[in-house]
Amino acid sequence: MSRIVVLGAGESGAGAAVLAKVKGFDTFVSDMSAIKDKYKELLNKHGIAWEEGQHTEELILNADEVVKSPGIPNDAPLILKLKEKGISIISEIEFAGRYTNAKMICITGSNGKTTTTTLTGEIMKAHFGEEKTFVVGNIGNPYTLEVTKTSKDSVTVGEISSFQLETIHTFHPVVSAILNITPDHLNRHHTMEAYVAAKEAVASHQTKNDICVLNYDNDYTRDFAGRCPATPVLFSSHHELKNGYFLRGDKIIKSVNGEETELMDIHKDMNLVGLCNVENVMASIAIAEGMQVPMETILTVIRGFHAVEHRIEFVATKGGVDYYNDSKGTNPDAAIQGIKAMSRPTVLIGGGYDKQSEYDEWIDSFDGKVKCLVLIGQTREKIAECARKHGFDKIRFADTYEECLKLCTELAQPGDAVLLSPACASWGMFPNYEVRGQLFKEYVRGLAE
Ligand code: UMA
Repeated sequence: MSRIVVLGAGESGAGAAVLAKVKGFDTFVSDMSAIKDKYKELLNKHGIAWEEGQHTEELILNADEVVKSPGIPNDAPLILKLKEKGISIISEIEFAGRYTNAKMICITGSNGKTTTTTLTGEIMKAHFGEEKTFVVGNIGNPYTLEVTKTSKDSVTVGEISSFQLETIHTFHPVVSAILNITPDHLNRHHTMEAYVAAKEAVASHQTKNDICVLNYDNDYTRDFAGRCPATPVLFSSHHELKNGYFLRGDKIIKSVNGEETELMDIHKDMNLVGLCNVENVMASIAIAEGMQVPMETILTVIRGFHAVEHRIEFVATKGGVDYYNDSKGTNPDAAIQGIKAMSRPTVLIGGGYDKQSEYDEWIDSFDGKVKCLVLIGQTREKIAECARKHGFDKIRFADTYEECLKLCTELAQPGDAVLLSPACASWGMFPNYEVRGQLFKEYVRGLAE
């Protein structure tokens, strides 16, 4: 019996371990920190051996294969040792992909993944059926926990990060999408080239019989269209395309060799705000058509679809002020979409964990709309310095989240908006962006009308 060692017992590691055990492998899980109780229970329930608080090399270096959690960098000392010994290292999605013959859709990109994955999932459910559709991956549902329920008639819609794509060897979606590539996670990938390569890997095992949906407006993804192993399908919110999906005025148009069909009106047929969401919708249409879903079904789902939680999500109007939760704006590019979607003077909450991002373009995108930038977290000085360099000095600091939220309410006047779109990860102050967004919403809902 071959031995699988799963490194990291978070959400995806626990899922991978259960799948390994179910498939009959000698399975061992090692986590360098304390394993959460819920995952311990899951491992114990399946009789899976585990350790926590350390990675014991003797128990790991005897593996036939290692499933590495996405949070563990490729250049971690233990990973380098495994590589030196020639032990195969795979990601959780690679492992999952071996045990399904479902049609796989795989959506990656720096921003827009969650909205596009959720919307695409809804379209697939409408066409293929709820019970045959599995929405998995970074959205918070590990692939490995779902594959055993899939059959050849199933469709999986995966939101996949660059961390997962770094260690795929055979993973083969029928439709992939790279929504955009902008600098993110550079503390992990070190160079933009490595980050781009990880994203492009999504198509590395596709053939011309498969489809890769790409953003024409993004330099990296447009360039990739020319050398993509799959058949590229393009979308654009800035350019009219001879072949692909594009925005003209308020209309989304599909063009095949210049023959155009008007598909929908972005104001009448969409409940989502912001150009980023027009792009997400176009990507979902392209993916769904790639899966042979009739346009009528696609448009019906889009018309009924509302914003994903934490993504430019309208929370409430309190005291004449509109509050928006864009906690998923965890990097400058995502936060640019957040501020762009605002049409009122805005009190903006920024700052958090330092992913070594640059904030210049974000500050430039304020476009006179930000009446005050309230900064929190590790990056607050760095952002303030960058803002001042760009001539923006309406800045306040808050030491705690509570102080920050109160300050925003004081600063905002009727007719203004308060937007939580921090351009940084939440780590350091919160366990994740969801908690940061939830606390924001709870605070807003507690405010007097
Ligand atoms: N660990 C080790 N050794 C190490 C480093 C970490 O044992 O050297 C352990 C940690 O102690 C911890 C576990 O590994 O117990 C954590 O694993 P993980 O960080 O890989 O996270 P998971 O809980 O498995 O969640 C992962 C994704 N996390 C990351 O990619 C960092 C989740 O995406 C995803 O929802 C989940 O799998 C299910 O597929 C979250 C995320 O933050 C939302 N993603 C990043 C993003 O969206 O920007 C990429």
